[in-house]
Amino acid sequence: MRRVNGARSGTTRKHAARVAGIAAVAALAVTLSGCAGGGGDQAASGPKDAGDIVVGFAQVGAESGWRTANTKDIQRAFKDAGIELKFSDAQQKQENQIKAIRSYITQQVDVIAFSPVVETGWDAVLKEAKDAGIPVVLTDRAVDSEDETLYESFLGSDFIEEGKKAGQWVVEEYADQTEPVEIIQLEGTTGAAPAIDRAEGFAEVIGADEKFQVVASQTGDFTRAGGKQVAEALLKSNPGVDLIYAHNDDMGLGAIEAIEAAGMVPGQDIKIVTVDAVKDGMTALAEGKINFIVECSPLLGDQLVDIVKKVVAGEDVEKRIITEETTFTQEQAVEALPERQY
Ligand code: GYE
Repeated sequence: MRRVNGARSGTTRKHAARVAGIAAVAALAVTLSGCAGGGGDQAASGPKDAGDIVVGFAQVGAESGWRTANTKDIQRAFKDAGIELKFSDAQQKQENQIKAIRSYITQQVDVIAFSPVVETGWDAVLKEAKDAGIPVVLTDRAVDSEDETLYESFLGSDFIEEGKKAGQWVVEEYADQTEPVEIIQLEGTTGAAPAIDRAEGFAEVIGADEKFQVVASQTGDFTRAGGKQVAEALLKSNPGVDLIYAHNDDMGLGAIEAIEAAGMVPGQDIKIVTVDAVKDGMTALAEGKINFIVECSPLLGDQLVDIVKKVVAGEDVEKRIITEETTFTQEQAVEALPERQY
């Protein structure tokens, strides 16, 4: 299994060969059909203006505040750039995303961008895009594929690092406690890169000390309703729990409702650590109901536009572009909240 999590690679020999290969295929397509589809026709007709570029974007869904902010930012960025954006919402189903990608291939868009709902199972459809000469850009979430030539670039966060940051806060918070620290983990969508990696990074850091015990770990599918439902059940079966680690704010917000419904005080009786730092999460953090948030930025629009322009112009792009992010304590949330865009 090969994944490109933290790896940042510039121009490699393999990459150069791949670009040459794409150019050759595109040139062949022009010769055969006399009319080029995909992103490789600039050699024949000169560079494309932004107004002539068409991008198909297959979004995961609208499962969280993060996703809504991400969708808005991408739509805004393409509008600002004057690039046509075809947008589809897969409602968190891989089969819908595959259908959307196939339809973009049929429509011969210039670039396909998508945020893969889960990591595996993409090779066939990505191969179809490649054979059609349409470059693919991954945003936000990674795919798990042996074949890195199936996409141009992967733009998004380092989710393992996010999990580690959450773990580091937990380690410091309980530094003086010798008793076991019981933790419930609310996982993101099963099989999704951020769910896998946020669990991995967290486990690695807390695993160094036996007192940290993840007593239960279940998926809440990155939704508020899912987080609430799972937290309700897990709080009943684990009455001694000290902390909930939720893979996103929305599930943490659901857990707050479950904790309050059980007659306890979130942030005090049970501490909460989440990832994202969207406005609702930051508000709960500022109010003391969440204890710590690791930021994950949904504002990927401008960088995606930049990658699309370069890919269409046949320029080299970095294979892995990692988003810069911070963390927030309760005090920092109070300060940052008024300026928070999303
Ligand atoms: O953290 C979560 C969303 O893929 C980074 O997906 C994204 C995650 C984000 O549903 O809120």
